[in-house]
Amino acid sequence: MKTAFVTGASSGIGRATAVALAEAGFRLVLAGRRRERLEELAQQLAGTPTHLLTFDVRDRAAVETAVQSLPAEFQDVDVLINNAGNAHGLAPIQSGNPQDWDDMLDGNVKGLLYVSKAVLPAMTRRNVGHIINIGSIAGYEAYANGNVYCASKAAVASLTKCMRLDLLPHNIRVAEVNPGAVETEFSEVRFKGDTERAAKVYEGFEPLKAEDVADVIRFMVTRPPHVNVAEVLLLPTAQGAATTIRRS
Ligand code: NDP
Ligand code: 8X3
Repeated sequence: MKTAFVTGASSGIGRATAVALAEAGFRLVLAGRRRERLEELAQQLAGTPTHLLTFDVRDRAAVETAVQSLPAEFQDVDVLINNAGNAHGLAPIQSGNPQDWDDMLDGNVKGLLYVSKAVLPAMTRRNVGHIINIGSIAGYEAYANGNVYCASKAAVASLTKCMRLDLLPHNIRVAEVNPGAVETEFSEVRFKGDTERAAKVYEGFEPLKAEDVADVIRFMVTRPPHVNVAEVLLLPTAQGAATTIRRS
């Protein structure tokens, strides 16, 4: 049985990915800050061996301690899904909140690095591994007020390509999934709990579901070992570009 490590498994894309990988026969390490959400998910996945890790990806020491605490049967991670992350705020650069900037750069970029660094020895030691970073259409495009979120996802795109090169000698696949609009808690977090404003983001068209992204991830991790689906841009049919959406 292979082991998959999913960050941000307490909600949205990460949660749906955990369900999909359980169906595909993986043993799962599920990470997030909200312990009760992870416990509820583990209960739903009864029959799949799961291990829960509660840490903030921005806290390097906490990441290292958590990964080092893995029981023996969960240590040989085969698949890492670097999914944890969020947007915080949507404001012009001149009125942006530096705390939001820190949260996005520390979570989306440095958090991905910390988790990768902690998990990689299990892969490089065995010359086996598959890392999927969750980027965004925001990494391809600049859109008004997206500034630091777009930059954080552009950094994920660049890191993905560089990690693929660096890890080539170790036979480790590194790939990126870049979704467009997916209806999750993403906009609620971006708008700091303003559910009305969050709902408007998805009004008048059919956004992706977290399960749509999870389907693609399941496809990628079940390809034969010589196949790396290196980059995917996954959009709702109604979305032409980051802020170009056909609404009814
Ligand atoms: P959700 O808000 O539903 O999920 C975000 C997940 O990330 C949660 O499980 C949250 O867990 C975890 N997380 C966030 N910050 C931290 C942190 N500092 N430490 C540990 N865990 C953290 O949003 P999505 O599922 O939509 O987002 C998942 C990924 O997909 C993100 O990287 C996002 O940027 C990306 N994405 C989303 C799109 C969308 O339209 N929804 C489109 C393109 C990309 P907890 O709060 O329990 O810690
Ligand atoms: C989330 C999608 O368009 O809000 O990454 O940036 S978008």
